[in-house]
Amino acid sequence: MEAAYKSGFISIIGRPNVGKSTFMNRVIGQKIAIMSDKPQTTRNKIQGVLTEKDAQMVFIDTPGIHKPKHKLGDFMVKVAENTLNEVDAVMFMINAEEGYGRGDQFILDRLQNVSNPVFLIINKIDQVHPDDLLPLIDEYKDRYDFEEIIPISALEGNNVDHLLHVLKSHLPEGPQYYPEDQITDHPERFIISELIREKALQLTREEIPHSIAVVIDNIEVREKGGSVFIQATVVTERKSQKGIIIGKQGSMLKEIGKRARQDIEALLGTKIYLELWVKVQKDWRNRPSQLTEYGFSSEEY
Ligand SMILES: Nc1nc2c(ncn2[C@@H]2O[C@H](COP(=O)(O)OP(=O)(O)OP(=O)(O)O)[C@@H](O)[C@H]2O)c(=O)[nH]1
Ligand SMILES: [Mg+2]
Repeated sequence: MEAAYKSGFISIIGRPNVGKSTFMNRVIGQKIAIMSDKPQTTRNKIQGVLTEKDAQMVFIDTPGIHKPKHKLGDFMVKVAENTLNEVDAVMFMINAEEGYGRGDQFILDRLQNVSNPVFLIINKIDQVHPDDLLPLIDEYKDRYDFEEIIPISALEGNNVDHLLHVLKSHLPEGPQYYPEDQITDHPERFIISELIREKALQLTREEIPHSIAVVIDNIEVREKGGSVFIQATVVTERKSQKGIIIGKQGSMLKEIGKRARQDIEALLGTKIYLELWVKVQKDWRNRPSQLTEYGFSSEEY
């Protein structure tokens, strides 16, 4: 008799910058969630679907849980917290370099009501000496009854296969939720806007990365050769930020466009033309109507 098909939803939660999106992209084998060294990179929950012969695992990458300073931050934290109630397992990811902190306790408190298995994932083990792992494990295991504690490197891939194996063994029997060729729940349009935001994020500093939104204005397939023409707008909060995004004689915007184009071409598998605009939308991160327009509506919790 064949073993029953297993499936389930697995939420990846943790403080900002611990490597949640890096992990998801690695297991899916394609970039569907953007990554950067700036905290609070991910703003929406993003599903990544891993389909195997005998199982389907739907990972939910979530925004890092932090102390919100504006309405966008409120949205991000609520999105992450609310996934806890709708999944079959939770991966609580921490950074091996950092160790236990107040932000983790805040998350552990939220995990108290979760009845499904919770796994502690210690990421970035490529950055620490193996001897440092034991004290770290001790620190966490006294604070919560984890199903298992698994150290990995999402960046280099260490122990990731083992983690997948363990997760699979804990999933319930269930249907294949998504067709096997589907890898995410978000449309290409969303991923394209995110790839542009990622480049702006990687190329800027301080408050600029956090004050940016990207809106796709138009996507059009031009008949000849099937190339795709994309128009998008980078939204900033202030005029000074707009100046920085444009750069000297447009140099910054040009660089953002050049890098984004490479990723978008890899995503779509076709040549693209990317036209970028920049506009100011004062204090958009605190304006409910703007937040809804940019895809951060309370219905998305
Ligand atoms: N050395 C090392 N770096 C890692 C590893 N995993 C992720 N990183 C780096 O950590 C940074 C943050 O990675 P992300 O995947 O964007 O982190 P995140 O948890 O999704 O962050 P938010 O979306 O802001 O919550 C990036 O610079 C990654 O390259 C790892 O296993 N080892
Ligand atoms: Mg992320």
